[in-house]
Amino acid sequence: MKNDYKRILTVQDISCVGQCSLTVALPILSACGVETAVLPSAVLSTHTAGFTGFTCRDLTSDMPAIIDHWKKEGIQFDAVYTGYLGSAEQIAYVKRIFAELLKEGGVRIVDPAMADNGKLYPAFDLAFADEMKKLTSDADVVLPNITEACFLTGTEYKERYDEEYVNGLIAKLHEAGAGKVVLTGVSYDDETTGVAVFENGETKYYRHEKMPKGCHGTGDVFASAFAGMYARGMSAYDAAKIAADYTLHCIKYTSGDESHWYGVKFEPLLSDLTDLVK
Ligand code: PXL
Repeated sequence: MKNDYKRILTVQDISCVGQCSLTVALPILSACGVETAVLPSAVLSTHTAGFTGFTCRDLTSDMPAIIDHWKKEGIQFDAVYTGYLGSAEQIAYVKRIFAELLKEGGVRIVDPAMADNGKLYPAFDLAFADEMKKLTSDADVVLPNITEACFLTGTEYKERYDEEYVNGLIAKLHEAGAGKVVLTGVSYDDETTGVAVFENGETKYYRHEKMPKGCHGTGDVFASAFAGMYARGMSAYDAAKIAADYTLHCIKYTSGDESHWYGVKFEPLLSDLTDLVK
C-alpha cells in the first residue's frame, strides 16, 4: 500500500503564552491532517512582541542529540517547516536537518520569521538576517512578508509599492536559490491585500479583503496552514489561497476584542481546515 500519510517536522520556539510559533503550528498542522513532529528551539514564557520581562530558555544545545537520535531510529520527514529561530547556530542545525532527515524528494519550507512593518523583531540584528538569507537560499519554498523579503534581498523597504517592486523582490529571492516564493501581505490599495506566489516560472496573485488592523501571530497562522496543505501535495498557489482565507477568517473573528491584542483566536475555526481534508 502506498504510504500517503505525510509527516512534517516543524522547528521553532514555544512561546508558552501568546498564540504564535509552536502553539499555533502544532494544532494547525494537525488540523491539515499531517502527522506533526516538533523540535522546539527555545521555551519563552511569552512572545517578544508586546510583553515585557519574558523568560527564555535556549534549547540549541539539545538539538544535535535530538537529531542524532532521530537518525539512529531512521526517522525521516516528508517536509520540514521552520519558523522563528533564535540564532545562527540554530540555523546551522536546521541545515543539518534538511540534509540528513528529509526523505528523498522531501520539501524544505522556510518562514524567515524575523521582521515586520519595516523592522527586525527585537531579538534580531543584521548578522542574523544574513544567516537567514543563507537558509532561504536552500529552501524549496520561502514565505517572507514584504519586510522580510527586503532584509533578505538588501532592498529598500517601502510602504507603498507597485507590481514591479514585488516582482523584483520575488526575482531576487529566486535568483538567490529559493525554489518557490510565497510573498505575504502584498497590498496595492487600502481595501485589499494578498499573497504573490511564484512557482513553475510564473507569479500569481491571490487578492482578498484587508482588515483595518493586523493582529500579532498571523504570519505563523498563515505559514502553518500553508505548510500543512503544501505538505499534503497541493500546489503553492492553492495552499496559499487556503492559508490566506483561513488567516483572514481568524483576524475577522478576533477583531474588536481589544483584550486579545497578543494573538489571533484561531482555535474555533480549525474546522475550516479539517473540513477541507476529510
Ligand atoms: O510570531 C513570531 C514569533 C515567534 N516567536 C517569538 C516571537 C515572535 C514574534 O515576535 O517573539 C518568541
